[in-house]
Amino acid sequence: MSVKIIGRSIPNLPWEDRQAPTQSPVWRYSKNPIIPRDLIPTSNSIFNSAAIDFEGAFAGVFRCDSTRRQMLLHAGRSKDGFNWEIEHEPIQWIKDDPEVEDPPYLYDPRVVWVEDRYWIQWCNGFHGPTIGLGYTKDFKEFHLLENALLPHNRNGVLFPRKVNGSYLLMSRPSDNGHTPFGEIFISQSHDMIHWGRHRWVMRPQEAWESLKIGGGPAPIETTEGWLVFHHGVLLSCNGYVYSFGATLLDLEKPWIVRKRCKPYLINPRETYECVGDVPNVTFPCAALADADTGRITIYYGCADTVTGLCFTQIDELMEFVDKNC
Ligand code: BMA
Repeated sequence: MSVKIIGRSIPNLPWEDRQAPTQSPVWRYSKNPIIPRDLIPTSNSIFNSAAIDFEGAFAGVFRCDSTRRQMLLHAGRSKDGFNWEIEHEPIQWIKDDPEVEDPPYLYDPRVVWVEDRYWIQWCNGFHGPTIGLGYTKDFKEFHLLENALLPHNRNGVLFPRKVNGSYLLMSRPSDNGHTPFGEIFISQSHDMIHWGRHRWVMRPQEAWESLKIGGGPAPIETTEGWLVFHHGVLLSCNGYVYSFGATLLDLEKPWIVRKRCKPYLINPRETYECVGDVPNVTFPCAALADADTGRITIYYGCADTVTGLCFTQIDELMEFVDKNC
């Protein structure tokens, strides 16, 4: 490997070699979707969810929209990262401060290991959407903290370590509805409570992302920079199309874009991505990266209905980015 992932070893990473040639350096799991919409008795759909390696196996926080169409977060466990058991009851948050408001809705979770615990970020109902923040150490007890930012904001994603002494949170300021705009910013904090020193990162550039962009999985540290998979939305004559692409951010100043891949990596084209509650959506919320092999496995929501997996290898991906930036 010429480009190295700086991070944990995940020897049991869920993985499947490419089964057939693909245009993109990212290929889909042949048995997608891995999580059906009705895996738990009350779920209308399970998608846009976060998984992470945990105690030699895997754990996660799942967006389960209920058959009452509530947007809820549920915890889940898996031995192999493919087959999941999801709690039937939503996460019951422990409030360290009783004044923190109970969220009326929660969606699009991300889970990131930072220092000593698993941090959870999601889009939280707080007089409009904003970035909810919580943590767990064991995927049994979940602690609810203050919202990181004011409304309106979405797609909050923490970096997995402090950079130059600050925790970093990527986000996408928005409005109260289905935001018809959106650019990515990074905010900084010393304590995960007070966020400031906001820096602008990037705006839509290519046609596939021309309406708005937003963060995806937690950034992956590599020897070349922070690898970010971001989603981008095209407004077609038939509605929104959600694809995702890759960008490399500067290691020391991640608000500086080093390389931005012009074509998307994955766009809706399989039936389970094109047909569902919201057609034509591929929406990544988690990526597992194995430092030993350079393999990366991405969890992504499909058509706001089910969850799929896709795979890439760091060298192949970087070569594609280099050729296409
Ligand atoms: C976004 C979010 C995502 C969803 C997408 C497509 O605004 O709500 O959760 O996947 O729209 O509906």
